[in-house]
Amino acid sequence: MAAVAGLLQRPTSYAGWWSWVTTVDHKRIGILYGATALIFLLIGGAQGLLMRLQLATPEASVLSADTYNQLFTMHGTIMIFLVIMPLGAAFFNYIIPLQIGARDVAFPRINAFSYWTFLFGGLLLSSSFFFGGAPDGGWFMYANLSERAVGLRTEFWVLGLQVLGIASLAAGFNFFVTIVNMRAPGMGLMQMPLFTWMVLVTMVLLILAFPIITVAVTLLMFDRFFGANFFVPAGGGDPVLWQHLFWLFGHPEVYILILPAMGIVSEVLPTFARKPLFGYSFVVYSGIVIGLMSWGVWSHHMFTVGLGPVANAAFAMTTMAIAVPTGIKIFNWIATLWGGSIQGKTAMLFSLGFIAMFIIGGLSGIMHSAAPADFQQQDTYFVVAHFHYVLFGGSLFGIFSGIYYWWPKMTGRLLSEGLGKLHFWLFFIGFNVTFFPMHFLGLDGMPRRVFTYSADMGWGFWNMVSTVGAFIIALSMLFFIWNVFVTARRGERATGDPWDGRTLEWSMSSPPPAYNFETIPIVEGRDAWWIQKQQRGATAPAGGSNGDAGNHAEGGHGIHLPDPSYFPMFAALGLTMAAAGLLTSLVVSFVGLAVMFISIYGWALEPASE
Ligand code: HAS
Ligand code: CU
Repeated sequence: MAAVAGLLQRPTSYAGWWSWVTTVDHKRIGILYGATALIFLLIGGAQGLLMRLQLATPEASVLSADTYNQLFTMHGTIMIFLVIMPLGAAFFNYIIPLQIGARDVAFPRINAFSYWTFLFGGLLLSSSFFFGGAPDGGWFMYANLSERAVGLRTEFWVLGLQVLGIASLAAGFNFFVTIVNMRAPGMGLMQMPLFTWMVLVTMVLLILAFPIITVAVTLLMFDRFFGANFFVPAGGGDPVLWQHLFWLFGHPEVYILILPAMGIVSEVLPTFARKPLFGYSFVVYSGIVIGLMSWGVWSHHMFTVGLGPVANAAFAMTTMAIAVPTGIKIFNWIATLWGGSIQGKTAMLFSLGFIAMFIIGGLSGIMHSAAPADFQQQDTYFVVAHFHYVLFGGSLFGIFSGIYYWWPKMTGRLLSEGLGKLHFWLFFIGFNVTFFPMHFLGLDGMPRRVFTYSADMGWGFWNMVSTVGAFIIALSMLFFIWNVFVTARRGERATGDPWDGRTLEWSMSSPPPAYNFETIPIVEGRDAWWIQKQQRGATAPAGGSNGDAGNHAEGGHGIHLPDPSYFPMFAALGLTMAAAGLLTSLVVSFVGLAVMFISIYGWALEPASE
């Protein structure tokens, strides 16, 4: 008892790196998400470069077929689950409480738990490279491949996704509750900033979609660990069932990946066009409609499975219809630019790049949606071109726009505009040189997921072009990294409001103090901070006053903040150990479960510092 009591008698503030492990401050958690995801971006990018080296010339032997399979599977899984989703999480963690005038999220410890679960789940998944090979069935892990995999490849994927799913669900509930309940007085739903709105829709999709993949992966787990036959035809199972479950999750998932980026773009465009967002309510409602419609289109990934003409026609129509709400957004963004006095900051360039690239990707999506056309396109590089235009040209451009936009808020330093523009243009050119030729290759019949091709197919030229493009993207990323390191030391200090921003995060110092708001603001309408500035002459405090944000349980002014705690991290560690034990020894699982339960009890019983 004494030991347990001793464990619970922990100090209410920590220093150094331990303060990051125990932090429950949404701002620090946002930074952790962002930093981790950027590292995974470099890993996923390196995998992409390796694949491009192999494909640059016909019959190359840079990689074996087996390694190639592992690389494209992990590249896709990492980019989706460990890069784009957590980069979105970095922003919604850091920015949303600030945008809605709250001091933290609804459940700060669950927030820390989400991050650590994401990190450990990601490490579990990636560690497969060192234990007999990474998963190799593609990011959608079709049953005929997953059921046949050698070693523990499928198992790593199954358990990694289970753990990551828990992280996503925890974040989903947390931010849903935060946005619904914790807005400052005066901020009705229709006064909410667009980024917050799109994240709210995303959270609903997360909450509803992740249980589906969890079920699918659990069934696959039964097949793999206990000899069940859910997806094995020889045992009476049905591989197509996997496809339905996967895509019923997978299609909403692609909107989970794009909606936060659409939210970012909807913040950046009006700020740098110096006028309010055109058609605010249309942009909000179309986001909601995209969320709703995303549930009715999943079988467009299965046109060639043989579901029959009725199902194919129905899903073709629902899929085409989704161009309407998306188009509404595009037209409103363009109308926002119309007549604005446009400032070509790097953040703005990335948002403009987003619009242009996403239109191309969206239109090739509409081409797939015609089922007969998709019979030709399915499983070719045309599809690879499509999803890179929406995910890279869309989501990632949007995220980089957000990085350049909110960097000064998060770090107190401005990124260099010169290096930023160099990054943007090389990124933009490299992206198009890499992925546009894939349209030609796909229409010419080059299948995706082949590790090589023979010279007489005539695919060598565009593949070489594409590989050159990939290295241009890599070069552009070096300028970004350089920018980050150079400006960290010598960068211009950011004021609280470097862009003359519209939303409440710009009303405080950069970076904001641990407690965010001294007094909770009163919101008088959309673009709340513009209103305060224009009608009341308000100004933001200048400098980064509070570099050690999050260290102290007590902010200034007697504001009580949630205490830091190591229990969320240990709960996440125990959970991941429980999963990893299924691959090694059940002893590890039991230890993991014990760690998890003790941590949950510790967490629940931990006395507050007041
Ligand atoms: Fe997609 C495959 C259809 C949006 C991601 N998509 C994928 C895959 C990924 C992905 C990752 O119908 C591959 C999965 C795998 O590994 O196999 N997608 C669409 C459609 C849209 C769409 C219709 N996708 C996204 C977004 C993604 C994403 C967003 C992530 C961020 N996608 C498909 C289909 C497949 C597919 C098939 C399966 C292909 C196959 O064979 O495997 C829409 O949301 C796009 C709407 C946006 C626009 C552009 C702006 C709208 C304007 C309005 C006017 C346009 C109109 C259309 C009225 C349309 C400007 C007129 C039509 C003309 C052609 C002129
Ligand atoms: Cu889809």
